[in-house]
Amino acid sequence: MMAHFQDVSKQSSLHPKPAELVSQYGTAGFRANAKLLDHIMFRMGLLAALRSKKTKATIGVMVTASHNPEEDNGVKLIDPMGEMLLQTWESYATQLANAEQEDLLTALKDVIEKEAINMSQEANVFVGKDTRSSSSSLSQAVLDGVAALGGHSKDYGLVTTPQLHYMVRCQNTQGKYGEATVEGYYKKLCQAFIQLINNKASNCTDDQKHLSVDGANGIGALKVHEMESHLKKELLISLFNDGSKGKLNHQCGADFVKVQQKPPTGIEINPGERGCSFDGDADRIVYYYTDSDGRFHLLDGDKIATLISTFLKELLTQASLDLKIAVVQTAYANGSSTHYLENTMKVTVVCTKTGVKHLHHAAQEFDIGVYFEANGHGTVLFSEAAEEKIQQLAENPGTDDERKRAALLLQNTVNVINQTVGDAISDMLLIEAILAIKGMTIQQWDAMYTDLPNRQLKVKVSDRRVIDTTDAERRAVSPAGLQEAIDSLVKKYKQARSFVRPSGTEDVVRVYAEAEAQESTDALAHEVSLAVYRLAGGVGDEPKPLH
Ligand code: 16G
Ligand code: MG
Repeated sequence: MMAHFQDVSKQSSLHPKPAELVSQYGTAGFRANAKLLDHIMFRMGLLAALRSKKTKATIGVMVTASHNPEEDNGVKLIDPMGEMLLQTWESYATQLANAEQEDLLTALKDVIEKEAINMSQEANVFVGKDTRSSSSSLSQAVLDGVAALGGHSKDYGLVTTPQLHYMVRCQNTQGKYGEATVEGYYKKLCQAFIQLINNKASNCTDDQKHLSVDGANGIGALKVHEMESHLKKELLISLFNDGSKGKLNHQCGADFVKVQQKPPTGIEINPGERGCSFDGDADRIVYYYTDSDGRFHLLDGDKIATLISTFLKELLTQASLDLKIAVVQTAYANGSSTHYLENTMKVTVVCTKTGVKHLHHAAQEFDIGVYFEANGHGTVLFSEAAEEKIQQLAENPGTDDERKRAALLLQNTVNVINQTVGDAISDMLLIEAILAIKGMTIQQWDAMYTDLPNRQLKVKVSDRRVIDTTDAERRAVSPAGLQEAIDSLVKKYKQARSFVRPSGTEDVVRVYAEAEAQESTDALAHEVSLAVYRLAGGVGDEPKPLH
């Protein structure tokens, strides 16, 4: 045991922490300029080894900063079932990251003691990275950290974030979830996709099979390209922003498209054709098209959740399966989507705080939990009991034809979905399959409901922690008077809603507003921004009206 700590001391001096730098394991791990991350990567290697010893299972470490600019990087830890790191361990991550060089061993021993970790237990860690130029040396630092505690590691090299989540789950279920290789991932998803597509509405032309994909010049592009041969021409992909010339996430990718509400640069797409954008680590996806008048239409996470839950609900009815389905959203979900889901589709809707881990946990409470953030991150979770019921029905020789068809479709839907985390590739295959099976165009999908105009703004304040929220971030409890101010502003407009929350990834307060018309939405967003600026310690110039 002492020998391990000697190794840690020796190795950590090769990954020194810049003095006084303070970092925090945020909503989705650490994220910063890549130059500030080497010591954090090493230390996350150490922490992953400890987490592995504690859980007696394989742990994942993904090096990526998702949709951030190319100069940034980051790291996320993955728990045994492919989920995000347990929240109580996030504070250990922060403690280790911030320990000054000479205090690192003390910080490490503190975790070992608090968690009563048996240091003679083996450690196994899977490591993956995105395409950033800094990712290679940073993932090496993670591997060094694992090795310094005598752990074993497997370096998957370039993979999407959801692919690494998938590998971890495969490994810890002894292959029950699938084969823990990139090939195994393509085989599992594509086989299920092809089986689903076999049920397509009869007259599917090549045009309908065609999809333009914006790879954000990142890892997703590489992996879509790798997967193509498995698709057997059932999906015809034109890949744009494949990383051969453009810069990662620059003027492209899911975040750009969602925030700017316009198509990415570098994509060619005719009116009415489907396009989709991934983010930099391929765990988010949004769809879009341009109509014959040249108007851009975005189909975000809310539209995706609606399409998928409608499809699942129809199959459950056809299969006469009594399984409880729910859709989990955040406060950012467009009010129209919530209204449609609750009143037209009559499904249970749950609202949680922003951040995938919150949605994921809420979705686990149901037989089938469909969760999506409006920004395009999401997936579907099936309880073990639900999967069993579906399988029994599919395999029961007494099942009549209609029920059997529905059960088989459900089974293949389960297999095409990456249940560990939102996955752009897996979501894309499911959406494409649903559209083909229902013989639905993207315009018809878009017409399920009409989004309320909405606007997001940022306000700079001296300390964003003065804003405290409740009710899944929909109401502010501090500073005093802010919620009352928002309430009276909202009352001025029709179908209006607004909330504010401190960002978990940027030093700003985020403002969201929606209302009947774009003009009133923009006015409301501006007025709420002013209220935040005045009541929560705004810095710099006062927010200006949008028009
Ligand atoms: C992170 C979260 C995302 C969330 C966003 C909110 C994960 C994997 N990612 O990117 O879900 O929407 O943070 O950012 O959990 P904000 O707190 O700055 O608004
Ligand atoms: Mg991402």
